[in-house]
Amino acid sequence: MELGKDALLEQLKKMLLIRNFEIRAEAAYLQGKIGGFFHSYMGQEAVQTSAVCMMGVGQWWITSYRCHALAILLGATPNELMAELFGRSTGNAKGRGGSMHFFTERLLGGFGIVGGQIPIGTGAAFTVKYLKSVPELQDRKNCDVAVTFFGDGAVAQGSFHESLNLAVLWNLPCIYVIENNQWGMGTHVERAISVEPIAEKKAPSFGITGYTFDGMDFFNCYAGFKHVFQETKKTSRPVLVEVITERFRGHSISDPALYRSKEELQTCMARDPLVIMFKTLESAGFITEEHYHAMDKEQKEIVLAALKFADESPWPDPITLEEDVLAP
Ligand SMILES: Cc1ncc(C[n+]2csc(CCOP(=O)(O)OP(=O)(O)O)c2C)c(N)n1
Repeated sequence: MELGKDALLEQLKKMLLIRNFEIRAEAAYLQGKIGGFFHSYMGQEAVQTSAVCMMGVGQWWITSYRCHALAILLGATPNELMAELFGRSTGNAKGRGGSMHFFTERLLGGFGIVGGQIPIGTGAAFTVKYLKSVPELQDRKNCDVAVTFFGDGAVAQGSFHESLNLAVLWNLPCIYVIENNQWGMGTHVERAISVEPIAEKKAPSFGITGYTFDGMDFFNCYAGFKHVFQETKKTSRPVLVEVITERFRGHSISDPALYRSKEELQTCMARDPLVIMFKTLESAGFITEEHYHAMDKEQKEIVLAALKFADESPWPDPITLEEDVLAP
């Protein structure tokens, strides 16, 4: 509540924008307007919204292919993101990346290889430390930490273990966030990861601290991220966070999620992060139901305009295909 009414309503608005973006983009996909991979962040909105709200857009950020929300939160416009999904030249990556490869000045991606972003986030944290330590580089734009999001499935990857080991040895300011949405494709986390709670059990083996947050609750995440942000800035040592959440959709748009019963889905959707935040703000007297619906409608309009923008945007000129390609 220390954020105050206006800032909290702003965060709720961002979560509504993300939700509306995912709903409309999904519909456009089903109409054949979007092709390729598509992984919805629906259900997980409170996690990255609270993290960006707490630590600010100026840090280094990186995530998996489930990257729509983080790009929105870091300042990419719904227009450029929708156009990217539509494969248009006005898109965030000029129509070449699609759903899994969104970027901003401080967002290093959108990454398609499970766990592949963890070494990159670790390298970004190395940059933070290096820039601070070299006197001639003091005028370079720098930040405090590198925040790396990945799924529970990525914890079993070698890249996770190598990255954490190096980050501890080199005292790097890394905030590693496991978004435990219970599933790695159709495999339940209990069948894939040997210990629980994941961060609290794994972190000590690297000599660092592990934390568990409630990923459906913006306020719990915000308080948790505040704690780890301050700790990482003070110690320049990595931390490992597990955020317990649940995705409301299948792994990707082509997954009907038959491995999860209707009752299980209903149970997790009963803890919708948007509703939890709305109810908390309502009980604080910051918002009414009417105001909430108006806010939702406003965000829907923004996304509908983005759909129109994307649909009317030109396709990339094939002559530009080899531009911006870095290959040895
Ligand atoms: C190295 C690698 N192995 C396998 C895949 C195929 N794959 C894509 S997503 C996924 C599940 C990952 O689950 P998790 O890390 O929990 O993230 P979530 O999708 O739940 O956000 C798998 C196995 C891949 N992309 N990369």
